[in-house]
Amino acid sequence: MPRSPRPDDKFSFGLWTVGWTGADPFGSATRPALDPWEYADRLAELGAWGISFHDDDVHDFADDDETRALRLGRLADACRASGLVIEMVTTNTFSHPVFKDGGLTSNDRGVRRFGLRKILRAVDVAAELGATTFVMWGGREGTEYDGSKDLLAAFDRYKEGLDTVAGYIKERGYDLRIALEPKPNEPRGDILLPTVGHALALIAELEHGDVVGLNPETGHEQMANLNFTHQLAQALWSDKLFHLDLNGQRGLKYDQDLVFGHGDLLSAFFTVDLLENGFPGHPDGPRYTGPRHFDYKPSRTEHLAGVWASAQACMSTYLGLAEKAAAFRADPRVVEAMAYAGVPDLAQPTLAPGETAADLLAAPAGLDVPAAAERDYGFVRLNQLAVEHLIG
Ligand SMILES: [Mn+2]
Repeated sequence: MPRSPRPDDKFSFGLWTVGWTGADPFGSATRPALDPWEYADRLAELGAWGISFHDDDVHDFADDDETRALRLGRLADACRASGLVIEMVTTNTFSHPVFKDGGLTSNDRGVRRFGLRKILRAVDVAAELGATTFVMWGGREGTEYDGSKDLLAAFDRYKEGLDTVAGYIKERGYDLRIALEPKPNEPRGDILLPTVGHALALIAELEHGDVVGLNPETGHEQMANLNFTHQLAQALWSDKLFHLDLNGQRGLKYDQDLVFGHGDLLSAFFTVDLLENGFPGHPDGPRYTGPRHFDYKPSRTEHLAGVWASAQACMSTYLGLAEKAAAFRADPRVVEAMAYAGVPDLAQPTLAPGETAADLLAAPAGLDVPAAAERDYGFVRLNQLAVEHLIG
C-alpha cells in the first residue's frame, strides 16, 4: 500500500467527478446528488489538495445572480475551512440544449455571443476564487455531418473566441492561464481540436497564445489511439502543459473515464514517471509542477462508499506508480540498460557546433553501415525492467 496522500502531492478533483450521479444515455441516476461543499469536505478528508468545477456544477444554469453568488460563496467558505485550493474553473458550454451546435463555433451567432458571455463570467469567478487555470473543453464544438459546418469559419470563430477570452484575462490583469482540452469525439461525432497536436497548432495562430496552453486528458488521447505520455511530453517540450486530466481508458471506445491506472497501467506508469521524474538525462529540462488533477467517473455500479473509494484509488494508484517509477530510475540495471539502448545519446545534437548541411555532405560518411544495421538496442530488456518494477 502506498502512503496516504498529502497536500504537497497536489491532488485535485473536478466536482463533477465524485459528483456524477451515474445518469448515462441508457439509464437514470444511481446515486443521490450532494451539495458541492459536501463533496469538497469529503475530498479534503481523503487528502486532496484542490478542487475544480464548471460554473454549472455549483449553481444551476438558470439561477439568478444572487443565488449564484450565494452558492459560490458557500463553496469558497467550505474550501477555506478545509484548506482546499480552488485551482481550476471551467465553463459548461455543452449540457444545455442551447449549446447543441457548440458555444464558440455554433452556426447561430446569438448562441456564440451567449456562450462567450457565459465563459467570460466564469473567468471572473475563476479569478475571484483564486484559480490559476481556466480550462476550455469544447465538447460540442464539432459536427456529425461534414456539410453542416463552414470549417474555415469555424476555425476563425474558435480563434476569435479564444483570443477574446485570453485578451480579457490580460486586460483584467488576472493571474490566470487558459488550458485547452482536446478530445476526438463524444458528445459530437467529430470534435474540433481532436488531439494535443491540433490544439498546439491552433494556439500558434492566436494573438494571445502566450496565455493559452493544454489540459490533456489520458482517455481523450487514448480514444484517438495516441500515446498519452508522448502527448504530455510534446506539450511540456512546447512549454504548454498548463494542467492535466488523469483517468483510465481501455482502448478505442466511448469515453470510459475510469480510475487512473484502471485502463492502460503500463502507460500510466510512464505518465507518472514523466510527471514525477522528468525527461531521463535532463535534470534541468522542462518539468510539470501543476496539480495532479483527476477527471474520472466513479462507475455507475458504485454507491457513495464506492465514490470515495474510487477517489482514493486514483490517488493511491498515482502514489504507488510514483514509488515504482522512482525505484525504476534508481535501479543500476535500468541505468545500464538505458545506456546500452542509447537513450542518453539522443541528447547529443546531430550536427557539430557550427556545422552546416553542406559541411555534413562534404564530411566522410563515418558510419559502419553493416555494423549499425546489426546493432541490438535492448529496448525489450529495458521495458521488461519497467514491467518487473511495476509488478514486483
Ligand atoms: Mn476532462
